Amino acid sequence: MDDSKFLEASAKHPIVENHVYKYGTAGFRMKADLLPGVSFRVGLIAGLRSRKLNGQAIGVMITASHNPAADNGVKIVDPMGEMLEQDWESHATLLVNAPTHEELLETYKNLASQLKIDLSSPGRVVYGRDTRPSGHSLAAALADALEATNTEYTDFKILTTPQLHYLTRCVNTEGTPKAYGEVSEAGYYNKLSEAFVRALRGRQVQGQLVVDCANGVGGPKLSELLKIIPKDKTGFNVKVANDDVLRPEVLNLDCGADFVKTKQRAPPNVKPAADTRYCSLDGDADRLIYYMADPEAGFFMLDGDRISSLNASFIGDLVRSAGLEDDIRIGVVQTAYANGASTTYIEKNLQLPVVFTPTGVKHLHHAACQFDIGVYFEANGHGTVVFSQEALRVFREKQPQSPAQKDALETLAAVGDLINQTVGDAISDMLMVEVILAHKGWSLQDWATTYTDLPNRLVRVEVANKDIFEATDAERRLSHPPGAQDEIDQCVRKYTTARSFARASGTENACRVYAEAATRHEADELANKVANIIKQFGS
Ligand code: G16
Repeated sequence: MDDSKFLEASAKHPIVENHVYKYGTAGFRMKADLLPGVSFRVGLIAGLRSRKLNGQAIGVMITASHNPAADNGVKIVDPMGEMLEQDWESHATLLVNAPTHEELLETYKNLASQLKIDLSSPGRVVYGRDTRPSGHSLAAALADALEATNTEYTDFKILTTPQLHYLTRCVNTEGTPKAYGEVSEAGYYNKLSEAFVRALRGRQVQGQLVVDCANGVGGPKLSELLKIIPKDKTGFNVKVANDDVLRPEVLNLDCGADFVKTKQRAPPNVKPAADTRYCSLDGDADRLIYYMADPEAGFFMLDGDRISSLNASFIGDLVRSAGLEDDIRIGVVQTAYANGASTTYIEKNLQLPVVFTPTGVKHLHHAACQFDIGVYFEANGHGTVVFSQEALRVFREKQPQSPAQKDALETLAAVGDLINQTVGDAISDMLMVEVILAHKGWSLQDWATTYTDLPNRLVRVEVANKDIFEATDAERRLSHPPGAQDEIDQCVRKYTTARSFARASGTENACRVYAEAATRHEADELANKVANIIKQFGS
């Protein structure tokens, strides 16, 4: 390796002095002007990781997803499209925080020797970015690191986050028995469209679906997909809303999945009408929330917990119809934000086990992979279904004993292709929801009656330093600062059936408070009381 080339490139992308960078829930995420040096250094770590894994391609996505337009972020994707292995998060944090260019070079070499990485072996990185204007220069900083370390790379330019995950897996499995798909954006659309038609099995999607794309990358990408989905065969009738990617400032502004979930209302410019389905994606199209205008309740939201239980119920039925209930273990993964009513429904009605992990799809994905079929969704709409290689093989190879078994096996195989198994993918999840509703002949009202949510409230609390808040027990309790959890406990005890927790966000400079109680009023009151405790301890 050429040290002077390394130092010269690094000097072009300094990090901001005295700022402590941390690999959070979804990589490094902050105001975009703090990030060029980080992006350069992420290029270094991605190259190292690729070399450690015998030259398999590592993905890098430049996005701040649901965050405001002024933010951006950089995160690393492992070869099969999963999130970066956790041990490497600390290597990334170490490298990114090296104070000078010389110390960066030294840390880079030390990491290579500690991890037994041959720096002259081939490395490969693929990357993409969302529509944020800052993405372009962050991608250039990343490319400079890859050039300086002789790492081969492909810039896939503007993509949704799940498309980058898909492409990373495709690159690494191309030409093998585990080939995941064609290595191109068009390959992604073809795979989804073909699997959508196959999974519908001749059924027609009823009515119209309005998709709010958060004025993010999901808008143009969904429009591309819609061009090739055959309307005559599927009946799929979609109206794309909030797809303005030319005015950066409107990204995630008063629209998108995060807005709908936290405000518990439709975007102001989307006025839900009866008999129409609505859904919102977030800024990089990895979260999905459905909603409708209910004749009695008014606005009604079907969030990640509902999408999870809908998937689990449908797939559970198919597995039984295929005669595989004794061979295939299905499980559901949730976080502390899951509505208690959804957990009870999955455990009691669907008779499926539920496992809890901390927030972050990286944790849920890992837990879901412990099952033959793992269904994981965060309440915020981020999630997917993962199938083991063995489960997929059985769907293809089991000899059906009846037409019903044949139908179930073929549907399961189609569903395995339709669902993006690398990471939560709003567009693929949306197609899956539409398939399930078409199979069940359900409207959103029918779906909504499966269980009744416990009233809940999610509040964002700005504090001086969110990092003093440390959580434990799958983030359901605070271990630090001392005394904070005791106060929360005292507060919760005043209500008959209630729970509440607080944790530091890993993507925003804030804490989040969640409360659930017997009535809407109590949930709001409890959330506000706990938010005040957090404000006091955080001031
Ligand atoms: C990211 C993660 C999600 C997480 C969300 C909020 O989503 O991928 O798993 O739920 O952040 O995390 P936190 O509460 O720690 O801020 P996205 O859509 O922003 O990439």
